Amino acid sequence: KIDIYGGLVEKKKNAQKSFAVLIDPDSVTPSTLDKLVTLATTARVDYFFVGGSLVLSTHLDEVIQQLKAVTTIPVVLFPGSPSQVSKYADALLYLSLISGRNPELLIGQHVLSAPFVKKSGLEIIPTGYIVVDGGAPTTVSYISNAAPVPSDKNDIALCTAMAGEMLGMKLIYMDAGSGAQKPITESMIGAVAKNVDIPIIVGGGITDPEKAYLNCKAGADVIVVGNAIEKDPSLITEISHAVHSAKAAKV
Ligand code: 1GP
Repeated sequence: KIDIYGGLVEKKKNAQKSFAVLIDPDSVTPSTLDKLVTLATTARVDYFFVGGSLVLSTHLDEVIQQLKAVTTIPVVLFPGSPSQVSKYADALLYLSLISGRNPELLIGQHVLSAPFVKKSGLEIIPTGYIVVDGGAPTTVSYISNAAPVPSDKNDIALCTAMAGEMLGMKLIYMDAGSGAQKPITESMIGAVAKNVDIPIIVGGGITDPEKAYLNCKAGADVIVVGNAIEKDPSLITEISHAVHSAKAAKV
């Protein structure tokens, strides 16, 4: 069995950066998924994240089974709701929306789904989820019914991340929301990275290799890209290269 979290911690020790491709089960077909996997394998993508704020389709299990059948790239669930749990994945980001003040997304949904999540046998990774304003309202900011962190308030982001770490979260996920007009600034990523020791995932509105590289330099450990790759799958190769080349730049 793979130890996803252990691997992330190990990579962080070595200042090694990872690239995760986000798959929205609603926007893939078996044939687009096949092409994506081929590209991702060649580009040495580190993880597939699967999920979304709104998953309308009911074929989550099938999508993950198809992935597992053809690739050894680990599959990590990034659930928008407790229904997005599949025993076929390798791990689950157990998200608590610590930037919001909606009790349901901080703890309520977790209580209701706890027995089911535990029974899944998945590696569960407690994750402090911080949603940052991405310019225009994103699906996550609407669905969560919680105000995102203003994009220029680095202090709020860093205090939220520090609190999350001290509460025992194992990861921080900073997200400007899928398709964000404005991705998270490097200065905010840097402020958070200087104040927590746990690995930091950054995503939302990243559309080019330069931004991915700069985010890694600023302190991101994992870069997540969904939308941009859906539009142009060939970006996988360039972004993966940019992320992996940022290793030496950190220290
Ligand atoms: C969204 O962080 C992810 O939750 C990825 O966002 O689809 O904009 O790449 P994009």
